[in-house]
Amino acid sequence: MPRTYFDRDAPIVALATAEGHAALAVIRAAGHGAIDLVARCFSRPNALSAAIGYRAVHGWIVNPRSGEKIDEVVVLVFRAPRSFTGEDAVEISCHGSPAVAKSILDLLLNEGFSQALQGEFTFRAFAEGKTDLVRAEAVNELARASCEAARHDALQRLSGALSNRLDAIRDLVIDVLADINARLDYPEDESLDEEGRWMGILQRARSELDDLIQGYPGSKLRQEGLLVVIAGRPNAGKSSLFNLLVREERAIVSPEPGTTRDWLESWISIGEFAVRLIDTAGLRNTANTIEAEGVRRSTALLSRADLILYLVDGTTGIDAEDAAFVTRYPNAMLLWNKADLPMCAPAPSSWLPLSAKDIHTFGRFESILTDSLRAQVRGAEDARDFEAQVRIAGERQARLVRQARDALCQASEAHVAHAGLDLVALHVRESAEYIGEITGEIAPDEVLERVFSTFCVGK
Ligand SMILES: Nc1nc2c(ncn2[C@@H]2O[C@H](COP(=O)(O)OP(=O)(O)O)[C@@H](O)[C@H]2O)c(=O)[nH]1
Ligand SMILES: [Mg+2]
Repeated sequence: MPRTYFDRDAPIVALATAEGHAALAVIRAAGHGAIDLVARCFSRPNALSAAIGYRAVHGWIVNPRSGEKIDEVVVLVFRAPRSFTGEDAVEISCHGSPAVAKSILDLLLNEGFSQALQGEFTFRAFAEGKTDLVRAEAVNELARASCEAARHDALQRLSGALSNRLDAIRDLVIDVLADINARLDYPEDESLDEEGRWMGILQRARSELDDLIQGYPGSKLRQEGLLVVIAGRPNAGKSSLFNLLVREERAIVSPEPGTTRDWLESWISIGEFAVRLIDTAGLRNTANTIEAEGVRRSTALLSRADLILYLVDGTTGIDAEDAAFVTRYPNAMLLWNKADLPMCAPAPSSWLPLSAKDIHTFGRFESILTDSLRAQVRGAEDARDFEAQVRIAGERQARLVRQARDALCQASEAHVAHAGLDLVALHVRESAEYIGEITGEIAPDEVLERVFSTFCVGK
């Protein structure tokens, strides 16, 4: 039978660094007996077995059966409970080639370790009570963060800001639940005032949950990045702008209209955000079937874009097609390109003059672009509050926060409809359980398996 997360007796091992060549690779092992098992494959077994926690021990990984040396390494020792998983653990820093890492891993698997499942180290930390589920997920978010905004938010969750906020909301709900249950047990203590007070507290919890729900779209953009699409008529300078933003010559730039027949894309950083930047084909009506397909795909991307950069060649100006585009996509950022050329007309108001050939106008454009991405991400939120805000992450958290909020709405509807205090209590309890599931206070095994199986191996 394959191992599961709940087989926690086995010591586990995995490569913690990316596959491929690097200066170093790190192999991580944890679990009961992990230090002694590694010591059996180490040139200085006694030094390792006797090492206190947080000690680094230098030596060689050696095959105990053949005596063959495999690599020169440094082994960092962690003693339970003062380790990431709460168990005895080691991290072996070896030379960073796939050949070295694989030989060491194979040896350790042969000597009694089990291959760790995805996220199993973090699962064990959770199971040992070292972390709650929100913070465990934040570990994975940090490992995957692709931009500064994602790093910032994940770190905030790792440090417990979201867990504390959720615990505080859950406390409000549970206090009310306890009071309602006491009333159900001793109905003679009835006082209508009390019910009003309970509903007031639940309303407060609900508006806290609403805040978290409202922040979610922005949180998702900060974590997953934004889709930015460059559009405009052929020859407006789209590919030139794309190359400038990507900082390399990817797109073919040509004075021949209709050169970019499909779309090109690249992930780049703009300010603190990850951006999927797309250079579209020109949007003209065309009889050429390949180009027409490019236009169709471009239009589909435009409808999903978080921000559209619309370019016009300032030496030819706005035509009916441009005007139609601007009407159809009123939030597009309007760029008056080729401002370096003497025959370029002055930019009309609401158009930003730009030269895709001149790095000086480009700096100003980049900072305006960053600001408009920030505005897009925070939506209606106040700019100052937004940075410090605690955000939820991922569909799992978002779904549970919505369910917790909806259960509180149902509780208040039951109260208004005089449906009976026991029905109110039922919904209040549901809400508390949903919140408990977010932090993992209450989390069925299959929920945990689903969460941790999205992690990397070695995490
Ligand atoms: N002088 C000048 N030429 C530009 C500028 N942007 C693009 N071009 C030129 O305009 C032509 C079309 O540019 P390209 O980026 O291929 O346009 P696209 O069809 O919109 O992708 C090329 O010859 C570019 O070198 C600009 O800001 N200034
Ligand atoms: Mg082009």
